[in-house]
Amino acid sequence: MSFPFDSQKLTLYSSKICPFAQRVFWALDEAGISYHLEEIDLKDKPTWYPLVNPAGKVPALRLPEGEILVESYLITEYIADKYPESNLLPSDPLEKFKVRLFIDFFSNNVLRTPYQLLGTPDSEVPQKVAEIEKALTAFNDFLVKHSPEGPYFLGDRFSLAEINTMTFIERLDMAAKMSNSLI
Ligand SMILES: N[C@@H](CCC(=O)N[C@@H](CS)C(=O)NCC(=O)O)C(=O)O
Repeated sequence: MSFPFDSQKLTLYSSKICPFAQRVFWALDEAGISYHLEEIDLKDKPTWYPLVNPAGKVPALRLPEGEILVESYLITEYIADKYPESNLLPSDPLEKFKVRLFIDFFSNNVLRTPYQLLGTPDSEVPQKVAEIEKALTAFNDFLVKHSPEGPYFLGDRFSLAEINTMTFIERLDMAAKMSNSLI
């Protein structure tokens, strides 16, 4: 069995609804890289998809040479490294460390919070809301400490910090609206 790809450029296997995949869309767009897109229907994945990513998840990025990259955050790091003119990561090691720490903090503490409200029985909503508030307060404290100025994490400089967090922050609002117990 084979699978579709473009031998001349990057091929992105993705799903428009996936916040992890949106990280990679965004990084490629910011870097101004043209790519071939294969939209994957997550409810009815093509039989060939395990050849691309045995874990069955999107996103995956195939390089023209044939290597296939997985894990959204790591793919965005690859794009930043491969296309340094995109300025998606600072070159200064300490600044770079801070961006990575921010993403790590976010991934461990905030990333999953939008989903905690979906399908939660009414009786458990107050407990979930308390947990989410705690996570968001810790996130806010982190931002106040490490990035008091804004508007971006690195002040006036857009970077992987936004790309790897915003697609999930947007979903918090959506999750609150979908959770009928909250509105
Ligand atoms: N850690 C992965 C997570 C990717 C992920 O969970 N993707 C979901 C869609 S948002 C997926 O492909 N789910 C399909 C499945 O698990 O079968 C990443 O950062 O790329």
